[in-house]
Amino acid sequence: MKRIELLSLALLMTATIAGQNRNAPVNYDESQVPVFEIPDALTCQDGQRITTAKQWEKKRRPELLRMFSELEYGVTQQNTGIKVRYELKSVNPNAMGGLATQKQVLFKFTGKNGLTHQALLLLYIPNAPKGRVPVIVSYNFHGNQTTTFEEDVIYSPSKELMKSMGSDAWERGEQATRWSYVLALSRGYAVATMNYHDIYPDSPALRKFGISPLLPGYNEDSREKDEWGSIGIWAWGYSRIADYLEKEKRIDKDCMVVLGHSRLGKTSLWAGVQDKRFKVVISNDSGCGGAALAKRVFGENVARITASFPHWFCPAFNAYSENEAALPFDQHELLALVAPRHVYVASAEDDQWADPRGEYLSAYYAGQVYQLYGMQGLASMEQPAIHQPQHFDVGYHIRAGKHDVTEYDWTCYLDFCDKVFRPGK
Ligand code: GTR
Repeated sequence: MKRIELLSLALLMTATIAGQNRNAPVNYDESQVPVFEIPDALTCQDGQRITTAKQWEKKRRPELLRMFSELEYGVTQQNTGIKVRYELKSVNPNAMGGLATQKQVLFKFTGKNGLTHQALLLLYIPNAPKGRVPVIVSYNFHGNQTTTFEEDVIYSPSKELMKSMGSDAWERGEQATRWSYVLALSRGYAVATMNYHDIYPDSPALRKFGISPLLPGYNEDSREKDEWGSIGIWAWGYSRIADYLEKEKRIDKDCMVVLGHSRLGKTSLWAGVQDKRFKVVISNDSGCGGAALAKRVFGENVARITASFPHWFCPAFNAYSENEAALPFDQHELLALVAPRHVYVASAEDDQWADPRGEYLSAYYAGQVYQLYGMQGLASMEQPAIHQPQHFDVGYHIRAGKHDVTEYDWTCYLDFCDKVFRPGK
């Protein structure tokens, strides 16, 4: 072999071993999707076939949960020893033109090692109806202050750190189009948001500025193969928000929804799978590592995602870079882990990077497990047309336009939640 060939072979092997290839090809051609068998959610690793919800819960669900933990997102630390205190920073009973009561609550975390950290929650509760209301819990990308133009919304604590790293669009209201507060509030839903960087600033170099250093066994320089990544820690943060909301008088703790867009859609799925307090779990354009089937290798793939975002998953996930065929599961089984609670997947037509078809098929195949509960999954393998929401016990829609969260998406989610929480109304 010529020297140059040897060299490129060596480079190729390094890329495969490292499991992260920034230059891995990206396929957008349906005819190039590899032939693969969809892993059967109802067949255990030892070959046992699951036929009842009881068997699913006892054997297959824990088995799959373990696989997703050990091979993709990392194992959620159970005894973090982290204490949380809540400091009410402000209450405005007349927010959103009188539509809502706004609360801002500082979460003060203290680790067993004495280290502390803070995160800021913004909560809007509708003033009508009186009494307890459902709540939509959703992280924002650039700070609470970007979700609305309301002047009294405090800047999220991560703003300075992230701006110093070159992150932009942190000004008041800059992401307001993604937050249909008025719509949700007027339909009787509370909305709670926090900046995800407050929990884990989204860069491998910034791990030491989030919750991580408070965790037992934290090692600044390395991670165990199955150690949770930022998606796992953000999901943990969602559960801490749920802890707070359970104590909030006006919140109906049996009607909590977790909603996330893109990387935060991956996160909402992983949070919703693990934390059964979330009764509706919504993935907006979550794509690779979220709702989309990995084995289709369409749009973003494991090589690309683990190269660009090595901190999102556990290191073991790198083994599937350019090797999705070897995955012992696929993402429809993640969605299925939400059953018998409700899962909703949404796609955008122009968001081919997230593989809308793969997102749909994943939601479709999850239906198998819903059937064990006598519930109804998506009716057809055919992806519905644009703006034809499918609201069974599993929900799906695809809308026109780009990778984003729009008022149309919110409208569909609220319609679906109404069906779940207020049947017959
Ligand atoms: C992209 C990433 C996607 C998606 C997106 C987002 O760069 O490749 O997986 O998560 O970011 O979060 O907006």
